[in-house]
Amino acid sequence: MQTVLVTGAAGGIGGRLRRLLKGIYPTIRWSDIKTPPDLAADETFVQADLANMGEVEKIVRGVEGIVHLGGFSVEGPWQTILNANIIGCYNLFEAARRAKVERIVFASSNHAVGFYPRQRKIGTDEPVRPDSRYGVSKAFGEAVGAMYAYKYGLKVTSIRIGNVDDVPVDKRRLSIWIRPDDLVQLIRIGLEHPDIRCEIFFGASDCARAWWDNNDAFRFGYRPKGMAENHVEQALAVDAKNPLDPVAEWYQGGTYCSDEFDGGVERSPT
Ligand code: 15L
Repeated sequence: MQTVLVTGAAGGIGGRLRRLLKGIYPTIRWSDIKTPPDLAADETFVQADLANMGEVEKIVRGVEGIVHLGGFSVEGPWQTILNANIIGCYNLFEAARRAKVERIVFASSNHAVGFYPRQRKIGTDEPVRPDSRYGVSKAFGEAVGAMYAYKYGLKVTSIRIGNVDDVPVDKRRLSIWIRPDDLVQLIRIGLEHPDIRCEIFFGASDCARAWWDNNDAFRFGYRPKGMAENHVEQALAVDAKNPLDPVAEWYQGGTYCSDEFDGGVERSPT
């Protein structure tokens, strides 16, 4: 893997990856709709709006692998999600196919399955249960990825990212936290492992309270180093000060589930 494009360079995860991927691949092209304010002189950045196919075609040209973080990274109005995450994601995969890109790592999200209750442990073979328009767009991205993998032979890895941070910041994050270097490990598996075809991994570190069975990632050699339980006291102290509502407490997606919620938690399937 010589030349890699990373979209979403100006976002929170993009900013961390700009430090952590340095030196791993000989050429990295960074892209975003806006220029990162702290761009270094030795970083190659190309501005692009993912909703504009012509601009997407320019950024994918000549790369072997793509890490697709770009798009809107939280819940938002439908028009925003539609442009950035639905049209943008389709454009990225389609432009990559035309340019004969070999691999794509897609930043999916835990919110593609946020409406599973916390009392249930899920694997990647369960149907999606998006908890938001944002979650729907991530499920869409996984589906687009599967189509391009099985129809056109792109090697696609979707990582259902939990919460990327140096430490888990509250009780929910004790179950879904991923340390940035562990995310890099998963991204590198997607970009480099010879057996990748169409994979879904959960983007979590070693979380003793995990709601996810991440055996698919472990089979590919993923060995997370971050241990959530090392931070348990600080994380639980945050919830003690700011208790969540019962819907957010019940479901894996937390407040993404309780926002706009009108479903009746007691009737929900487990
Ligand atoms: C996500 O997918 C978001 O991008 C991030 O901002 C957090 O909200 C995270 O999920 C989470 O669930 O904590």
